[in-house]
Amino acid sequence: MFKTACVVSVVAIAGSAQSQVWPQFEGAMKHVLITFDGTNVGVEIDHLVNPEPTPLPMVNYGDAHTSPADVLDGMYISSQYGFLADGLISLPQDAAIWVEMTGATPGLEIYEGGRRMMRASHTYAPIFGTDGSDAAWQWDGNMHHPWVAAPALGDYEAIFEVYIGDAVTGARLSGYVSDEVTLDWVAIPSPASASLLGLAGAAALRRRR
Ligand SMILES: [Cu+2]
Repeated sequence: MFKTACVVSVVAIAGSAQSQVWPQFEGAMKHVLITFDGTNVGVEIDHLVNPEPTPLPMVNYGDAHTSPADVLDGMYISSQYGFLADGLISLPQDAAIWVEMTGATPGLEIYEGGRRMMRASHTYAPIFGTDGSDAAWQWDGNMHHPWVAAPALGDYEAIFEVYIGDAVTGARLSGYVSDEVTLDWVAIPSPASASLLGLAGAAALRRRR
């Protein structure tokens, strides 16, 4: 165990990009489409571009992730759901679109992501109440796939309200109508073959160095 840790730190000092372990993702993006017509916010899960039925799978790949992604270590994870603007959104002055998690299965954790291909530059900051963070999170209008994590096998869901709020405080602004969406996941056992391949790969890497 100690030996493995030494190897990892030496590789990190060398600064090799190959030594970085970012959270894995598989499965096509499943977008949570957001609209705003000037009064009404709309939010719905895309079933046209990606007809994959929900709940979406969460898998524990057993990876020791590069910080700050190590908040996902030991967890069943998914980044398939992503908030995405469905058409042009024109916001009132000093207003922003906020997403608030109003309920979730106990144990569910969510961390800030972004575009999945940009995972090396995500903040992995806790959001939606995770680790004492605010329940509401300001969406910047760009595609955003948060990292959702669960501690154990089983079914998980989270309810989100999407609303127009003050761009600074997040306070709800009157005159606008919010909408709600429920996202669901199921944490499943990881394929044994994938784990074995991963272990074999790590062993080969250690031998080479
Ligand atoms: Cu996406």
